Amino acid sequence: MSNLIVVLAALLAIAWVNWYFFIASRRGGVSATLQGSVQEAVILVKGGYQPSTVRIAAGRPTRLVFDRQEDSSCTEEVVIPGFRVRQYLPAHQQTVVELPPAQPGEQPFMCGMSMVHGRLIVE
Ligand SMILES: [Cu+2]
Repeated sequence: MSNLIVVLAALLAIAWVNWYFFIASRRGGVSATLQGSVQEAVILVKGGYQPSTVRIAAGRPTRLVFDRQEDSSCTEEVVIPGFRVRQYLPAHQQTVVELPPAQPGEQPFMCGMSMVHGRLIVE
């Protein structure tokens, strides 16, 4: 009987972990904040993108502020293929990337060598 309980508890734990990572990865990220008619998000660039998932509203222009706090050459360029953006990010500076209103969907972004990744979730 106690074996059954252990098995059930283990199954529950596995289900919970799967649910947590599945849902969390879908629902995670940081939402852009509205500044007038433009939504804005600041993304720290330091060994990666923080946050790496940014949620933006569809149909509204977006301003991404890349705050690059490193000088490793890896992240000196950011590429957002879905918006045809390839932008140089000077070290230790904030660089603004303006995006036009977008349709719902997911838009990845990455460094110029595609080593570090982030994504925009347009919803
Ligand atoms: Cu890189």
